[in-house]
This record gives sequence, structure tokens and C-alpha cells, in this order.
Amino acid sequence: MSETIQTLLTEERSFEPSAEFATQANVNDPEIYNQALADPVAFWEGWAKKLDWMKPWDRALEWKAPNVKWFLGGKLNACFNCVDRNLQTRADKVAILWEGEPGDVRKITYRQLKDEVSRTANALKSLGVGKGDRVCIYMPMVPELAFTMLACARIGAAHSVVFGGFSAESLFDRINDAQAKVVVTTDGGWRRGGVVPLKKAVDDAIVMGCPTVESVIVLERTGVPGALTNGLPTPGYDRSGWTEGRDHWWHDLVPHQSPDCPCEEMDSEDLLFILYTSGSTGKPKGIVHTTGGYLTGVYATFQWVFDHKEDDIFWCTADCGWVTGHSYVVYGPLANGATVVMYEGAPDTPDKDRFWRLIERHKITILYTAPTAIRAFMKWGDEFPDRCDLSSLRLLGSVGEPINPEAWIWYLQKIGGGRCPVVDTWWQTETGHMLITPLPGLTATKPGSATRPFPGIRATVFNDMGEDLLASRKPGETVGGYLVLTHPWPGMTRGIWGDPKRFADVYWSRFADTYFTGDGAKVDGDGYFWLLGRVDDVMLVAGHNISTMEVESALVDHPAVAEAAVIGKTHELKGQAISAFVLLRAGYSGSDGLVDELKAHVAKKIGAIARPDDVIISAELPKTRSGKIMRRLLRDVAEGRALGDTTTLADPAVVNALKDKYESAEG
Ligand code: 6R9
Repeated sequence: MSETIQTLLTEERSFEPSAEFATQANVNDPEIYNQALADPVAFWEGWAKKLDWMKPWDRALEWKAPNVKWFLGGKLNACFNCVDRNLQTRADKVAILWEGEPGDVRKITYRQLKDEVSRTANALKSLGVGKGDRVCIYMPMVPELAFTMLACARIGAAHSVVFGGFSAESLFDRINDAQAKVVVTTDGGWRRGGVVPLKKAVDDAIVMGCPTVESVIVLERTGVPGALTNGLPTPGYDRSGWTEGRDHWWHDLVPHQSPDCPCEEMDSEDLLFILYTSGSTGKPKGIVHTTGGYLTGVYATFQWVFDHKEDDIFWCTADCGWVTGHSYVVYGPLANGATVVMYEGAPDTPDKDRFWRLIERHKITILYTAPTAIRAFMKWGDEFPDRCDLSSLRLLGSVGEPINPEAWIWYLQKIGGGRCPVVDTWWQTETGHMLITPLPGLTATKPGSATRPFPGIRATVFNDMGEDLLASRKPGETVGGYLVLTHPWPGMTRGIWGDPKRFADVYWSRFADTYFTGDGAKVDGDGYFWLLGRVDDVMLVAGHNISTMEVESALVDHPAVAEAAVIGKTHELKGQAISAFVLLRAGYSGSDGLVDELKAHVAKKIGAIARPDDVIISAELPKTRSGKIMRRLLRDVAEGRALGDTTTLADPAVVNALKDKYESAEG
């Protein structure tokens, strides 16, 4: 890591908020930073008071690392705060403005949302789901996905949303880890004009053995004839896996339920959801979030970072399979009574201007997307945004990975017309909500920097010895190290589902009483944070966390593979692309056919997002004397750099041979 940290900061451009934006901004008084820093607990209590509680809390914070509790004794319901309480003032305001990939549009008001969510909640109850149960959701971005999440919250069940791009095997792991009682899915989802067969994957997962699953609810999305598919052929649904008694069509079960369903009284610390994220040791981690603190954090950050106003049309392009979709498609926007846009499909269907058409059509005012998408848009060319009217936009956000300054400037100028502030927001599944981010009416932004910790957040960088480099630096000096958080915040994860030991090891063992993010960061003389990516073995591919171990395990699962080492190499569009080095078992020989087969095997085991870009068949892997694979050297090979220090290698010749082989394969 030291190499990266010593890179000089070369970006010196800085953009002050315009006076016009600053005067109307939700927050424009710099004093709030000092106030919040002096008493973060009082600051967060102030936000929590803006939510609707059935019973107020007795104590704001109980903290003994790694265990944290916020708003102890308080009772509330997250669904009530996102849905019912908006009925007083915005019953007829559009809550969810949805567009399907084929072009169908639905506008669901808060009043309709309350009815839809209540019916869904009653349907879940009719299948025996109650407080404390887990429901697995495996759906494309359709409104019913949000209804189901909120329905779970309404009756006190926890949801575990699994991204629809994951394979049956990944789904199987996640269903079993969470011990889900019900799975909610669709027959399929639209993606680039084709259909992703989701129910088929659920059937396959259950055949592998999911003893806790009692029922499956299936929304018909792609099998419907006629208008909905905009002239595309209707694929019909493969019913071979349909199991009577277990499987229920959504349209048979949900619509005739009562539109009234009481909101369960939940303790502030009751489980709201589990969301799986990759870990560096293979098995995905079920990140646990509870009710009161999480909702407070997403409510506050949504309002201040996006400067949300009553008439905004907010679009977060993330899928609800990721934390960004949980916090800024569902809970944050709806708790603020916002109109949130949900889009089902791909950004290049039917053409590469789809996002810009959406903005034009729905007069979207705030856009929140990822650097991987921005880089793809840049590559596709300016003609696509140029032919659309983007003048409704007033604020742009970025999340998921470091955004390179070129992409940041392009986003500001081409999409934001030079007038929209850009907020680059750093956070994690584990943090629940944004932690390092500009406040758009207040913070001068620098392209490529997530700027400063949100008020009330104490972030700093430590060296290997656990020394706080910000505390000891000379004024104006740039320091770099491990990004850590030294004070609890409300939305922080309460643990890894069923694995407290792993939770303590991964986040709390490196530094005492301090949350270790796994990211490296530099802090410049102005106190601005520049994120450097993961310091462990988690890759960030197109904004998705994928562990090297997970991909290695999938490769080794193939009969031809003896051993595999996987690295993320820098990639222009995706941030990182996956390169795999594999050793074959005796009796197998390398061929293009085998390489393709191995790529397909990984995609099948984990999902298409984990498909390696290259698979290099090699004779040996570079290892230390203690037998550890030196991925750092493989990264040098894959990125065409001079090899770093090879003195700890058991056999330095191995890596040179690999380098020759890689270069000839790349041609
Ligand atoms: C929200 C989300 C978390 C990891 C995180 C970091 C990277 C996210 C970033 C960023 C630089 C940003 N990351 N936002 N790096 N600048 N603005 O993405 O959660 O999927 O858990 O990923 O993503 O490496 O540690 P998650």
C-alpha cells in the first residue's frame, strides 16, 4: 500500500458552490461541522427526533467496541416512517416513478404505496411470516421489489435482497445463511431486451437444498402478453420447476388482500435487514442493519447531501440488490417524502441515450450514479447526452468507487452543464449511509475527492502501528494510510449475521476500538479525503465488491483446475477487471475452449459480474516460502509493470516466466 500512498496529489482544481446554489441549500452554515464534532451524539439525536417514534428512546448511545446500540428503548416502524406518515401532507404525491426497460411507466402515489405495501404485508402474513422471520427477495427493479422490502419492515420481518444478477448457487448460499422462510421473485426480468430467468434460478437453488423455504411468491413480469413488452416477443415462463403448494403467483395472492395492515412496533435495535457483501475469505458476509439508527442516518444524509426539496425528482440508478439501492432508492428518499425514480433495465437499451431520455422525460432533478457508468457514458460519446434536454438537473452524485478526475469533470460539464454541484460520496454496505461527502451548499469540491466527513462522523487515517496520522501531521502536510472511523454513527452495521467472531476479526481487530474500513486514503492539507481503494483482497468491479477468494474457489471447483490466483487489475471502464491465473490438474491441457469454459464456470457459480476478463493458464504461481500466493506480483504482471520486490519468493523464476506468458497471451 505504501507505493500508492506516496503518489503525489496532482489535482489542484477546486469548485466553490455557486452563490445561487448556496443560498437555497438545506445547509449552508459551516458552524454545523464544529457543533456536530463537539457532540456527535446530540447531533444525531436531533435527526432522530425528526422521525416518528411510537415511544421515545431512554438513552441515545451504548458503545463498547464492537457492539453499538443507538436510541435504546425507543420504538418505531421504518415502513410507517417511509409510507404512512407521508399521508398527512403528500398522499397524492408520486412516491415511486417507475420505468420498465420495455418502456412501460407506473406512477405510484404515497396513498397507493400504503395500500400496495399493506396488501403485500398481509400476503406475507398469510404465508406465516411474522416478526423476526427472514424473507429473501430476488427480483429485478420493479415497484413490487420496494413494496416487498417495505412490507417486511411493516410486519417486523427482515429482508435479505439478493441482486438478480447472482446465480442460483449464490442465491442458495444466501437463502441458507439467512434461513429465509419465503422467497419473493419474478418469472424473469428484462435486461437488454432479453429475459433474465429469475424463477428458474430460485427453483435451481431450492433443488440444491433450502430446507427453511416454505413458500415462493412469483410476480409475473416478463411472461405477460402484449403491450407491456413493447412489441418484443413474450418469452413465456418455463414452468417445469413450479411446485404446487409452495409456489404462489403474486396476482393470485396479493391483490385481494386487505389494504390495511398495522405497523408492528419495533425496537430501535430490532433487525431491519441483512445484506450480503463479499469478504476477503470467500463466504459472503451477511451485514446486519437495525431499525432506529439506520433510518436516522439515511434520513439525514439524504436531506443534506442531496439538498432534497419537496418538488425534486430524485433518481438513484443503483439496484436494490446493493446497499445504495436500500438506502437511497427506498429508505432515505421515502423517509423524506421524496419522489424517487426506479428504472428496471440497462443504460444502453434501446440506445445509449436511455439514461438521458429518462431524465428528459421525467424532468429528473437529482441524479446519483456510479463512476463505472460515467466512464462508459464518456466512452460512448457526447452525442448521446447532447441530443437530450438535461436542463432539469440541479445536482449530481457519485458512489461506489473512486471517481477519476477526468470522469468527474465530464460529469460536471457534460451532464451537469457546469452548473450542478457534484457530490462524490464514500460509504459502505457496513456503514449504512454516506460518511465522507461534500455538502453541496457548503463544500468546495475537488475532482476525485470525496471531500470531508459528514457532520458528526469522525474519520481519520492510521498507519500500520495504529497511530493517527491526522493528529500528528504538520499543518498543510498530506498523509496517507488506512481509513478508519473512531466514533460510532447511527447507521453502522451491528454485525455479520450469525458470525460475531468474523465481525470482530474483520473490522475491529486491526486497531483497538476503531472501525477499520478496509480502504486506503490520503488526506490533503485542506483535510480533504482521497480514497485509494481496497487494501485487502476484495476487488471492486464496476462498483461491485467481489472477493478474490470467491472467484478462486469457483475456479478450483472446476475439475480441470488445481489452483487459482485471482487479482483485480486496473480497467478503464470497470475500475477493476478480474484476471485469473490457473494451474491445471494433470491430464488437462490449456486451450481457448478451456479458457472460455472456465470463465463461464465462474459466471455460473457466482454470477456474470464475476466473469474473469482473462484466464491465464500457467505452470506455477508465485508464492512466498510460507506458501502464500503473492497477488501483488500478479497484479504487476497483469498491469504490465516492472515487477516489485521478489526477494521473498520461493522461486523468483516463476514470476518471470508468467510475465512472458502473460505478455504473449495479451499479444
Ligand atoms: C456504497 C457502496 C464499499 C466500497 C468502499 C470503497 C468503495 C464506495 C466510494 C468508494 C471511493 C467513493 N467506494 N464509494 N471508493 N470513493 N465515493 O458502494 O458500498 O458495495 O459495500 O462498497 O466501495 O472501497 O469500501 P459497498
